Amino acid sequence: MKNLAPAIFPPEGVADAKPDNKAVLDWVHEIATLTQPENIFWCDGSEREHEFLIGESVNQNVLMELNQERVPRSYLHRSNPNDVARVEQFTFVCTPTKEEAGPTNNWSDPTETYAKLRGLLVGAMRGRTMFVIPYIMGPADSPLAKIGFEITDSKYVVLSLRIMTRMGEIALKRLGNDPNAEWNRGVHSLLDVNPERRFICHFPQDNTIISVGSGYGGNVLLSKKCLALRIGSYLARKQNWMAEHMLILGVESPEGRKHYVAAAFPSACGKTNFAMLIPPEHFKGWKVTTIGDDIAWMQIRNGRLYAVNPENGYFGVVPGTSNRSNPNAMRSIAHDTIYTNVALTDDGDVWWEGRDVEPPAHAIDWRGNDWTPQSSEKAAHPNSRFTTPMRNNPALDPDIEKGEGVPISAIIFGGRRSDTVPLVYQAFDWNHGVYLGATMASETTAAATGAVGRVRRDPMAMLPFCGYNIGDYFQHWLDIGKQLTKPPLIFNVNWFRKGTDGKFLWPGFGENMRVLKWIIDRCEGSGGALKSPIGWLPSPHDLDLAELDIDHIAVDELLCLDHEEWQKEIAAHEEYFDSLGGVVPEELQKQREQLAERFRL
Ligand code: GTP
Ligand code: SPV
Ligand code: MN
Repeated sequence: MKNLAPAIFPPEGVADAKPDNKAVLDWVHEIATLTQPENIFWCDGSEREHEFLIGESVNQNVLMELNQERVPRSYLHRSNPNDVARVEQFTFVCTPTKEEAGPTNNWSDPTETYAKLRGLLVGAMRGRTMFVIPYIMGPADSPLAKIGFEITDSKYVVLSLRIMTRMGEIALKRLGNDPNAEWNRGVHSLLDVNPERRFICHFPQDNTIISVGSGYGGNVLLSKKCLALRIGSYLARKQNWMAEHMLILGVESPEGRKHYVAAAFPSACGKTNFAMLIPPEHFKGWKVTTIGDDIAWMQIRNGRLYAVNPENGYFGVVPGTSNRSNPNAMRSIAHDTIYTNVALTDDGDVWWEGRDVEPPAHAIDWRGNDWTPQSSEKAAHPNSRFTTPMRNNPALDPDIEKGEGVPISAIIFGGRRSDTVPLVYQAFDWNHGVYLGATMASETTAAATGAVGRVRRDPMAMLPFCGYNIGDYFQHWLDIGKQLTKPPLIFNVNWFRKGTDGKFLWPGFGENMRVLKWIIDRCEGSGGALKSPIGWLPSPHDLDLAELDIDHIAVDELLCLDHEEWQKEIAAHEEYFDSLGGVVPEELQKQREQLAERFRL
């Protein structure tokens, strides 16, 4: 197997980020004793190390070099076809009691799970190199920043984390030599990439993650879903901050007034696209900038929520990305990018479904097989991804490194709903907004293994990512609200409502600016709205739809409230809360009753 390549020996001057912290050194020693690697490689994230690892990866077929004229310094990785997405059924939260993990997480006993994983890790790195990656999440000087170490036997992980995190010396410096400092222990081993030995386990009390048997994305880039969201959310509750599955964007009016908004959409439901939005021609002078595309860490300052993006790069969905849908993403991934599971053209370029160039007459698909436009298989996997530094984004916000974060004016929830949920509406207040988040639902996507297109409740887009009891998580949201004197306004959006012809009613992408503009207007106390049972709803003339090719029937459909559909929806909310087995805070039960009551008025 390609991942069982012989150990590599870094040349002198490379891989010298050995920490001066006894706790870290002891832990690395413990894991090395267990996994018995050929050698230990202390990653420093330097340019030299990067070049060395790229060379090794290409030699060992972990990466393929792309046409360097077309996509400079960019590479293609093909993951094992059995290993192409997050695996929620193999993801565990290992708290001392099952109640702490709550009704939405897979729980397993920490002592037993440690024993099982240690068993799997014995000798797992024999003949392999063990990489030790120090990294920092968040701007280095942020009070929210967290240190992590990931031990891995995958060069793909090392190269990806160098893009996704702030890696090397910067993390060691911030950690210092205090053996009691807070830092996350992450252990990853590919083992034999066998779904039967694939476990993504979190031990929140120990700030520890152990992931085995996968080489893909959210399963193995432990900084991301594992630390920044699952462990992060656990720490956030304990330390009174928030770790959320949210993009953060800045929006500046032609007059120079700027707001920041954060938005929680489930996996593959439009965060990256919204975060990189380019306003249409009609909104000349408006500017949207990106702070983050997937994760927000937020703290309370002066009665407001301030957000930082803990990440340093984007691990984004490739299919559908084009110069029409997302030109900023296209420019970002034009160089210094690792592509995973896209198609390779005969001239060494990449291609995927939804790229706005002619499909190639022949290509090699994501599995490594011949592909032509006549093939019945997709050329790129639906969850193929790019890994690209955020510095590549032409719309990167200038305050990305601001340690205190940026003040959030609005929080937006949203999901993929073919029916029922209007294009946009606003919660009456914070607690009602928490209810909107808690009852969110969305059609499942290829970002996780399993059925696609099935409507499921995904509270705050955190269903797969909340590292503790969801009832306590809801309560944490309510408690945060009590501490805010200027809380963000809360909205819900749905870009995915369909007409009777089964087509999306809303053009989406850049045109989402029209919805964003209404949200900003509401934040500034201008935009008009009607009071409806579900919240403040714009009427068609409250949205700026000038120069948009959409007929008024579609607009009416997008904004309409179908009372029959909503009776079903409210029943589904109740059923969902019931299914959580008594953990839902009283306040949210009250919100549901009030919602039902408003429909009766
Ligand atoms: P994760 O990285 O999995 O958390 O996903 P994400 O929320 O960042 O999703 P992303 O922006 O990558 O979008 C996922 C898919 O939704 C892509 O195929 C997009 O083309 C599509 N999409 C994004 N925005 C819109 C929109 O406004 N309308 C429609 N119809 N599709 C959209
Ligand atoms: C998601 O699934 O929400 C992602 C991709 O952002 S992954 O990192 O694979 O989890
Ligand atoms: Mn995500």
